[in-house]
Amino acid sequence: MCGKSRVRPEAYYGWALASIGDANADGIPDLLIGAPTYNFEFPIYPNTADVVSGSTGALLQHFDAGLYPQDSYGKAVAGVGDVNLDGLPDFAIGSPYSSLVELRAGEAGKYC
Ligand SMILES: [Ca+2]
Ligand SMILES: [Ca+2]
Repeated sequence: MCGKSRVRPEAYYGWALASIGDANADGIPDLLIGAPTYNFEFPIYPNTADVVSGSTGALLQHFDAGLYPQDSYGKAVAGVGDVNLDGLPDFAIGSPYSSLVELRAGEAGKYC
């Protein structure tokens, strides 16, 4: 999924930010942005994390995840380098209320 990054104040978009390296090979470091929405009564927005271009702000990769709407997926994010040695930066996304950390590999062809 590619396009303009989304801004949803109710989603706590930007609660966590991390530089993950140059995901789309344009020479500019890119960002991983967490949106760990949690509203225990009305979980309207899913917990998400986005990879966005550091040069244009365009959405490069999007993750809807979390086992439960209340697990705060994206409350903690980090670049972890190129763990699988494929030349693309990899990253971690935490879900503190599920006690999980998801390791995501950057994927060729996913980026704009
Ligand atoms: Ca880049
Ligand atoms: Ca990699």
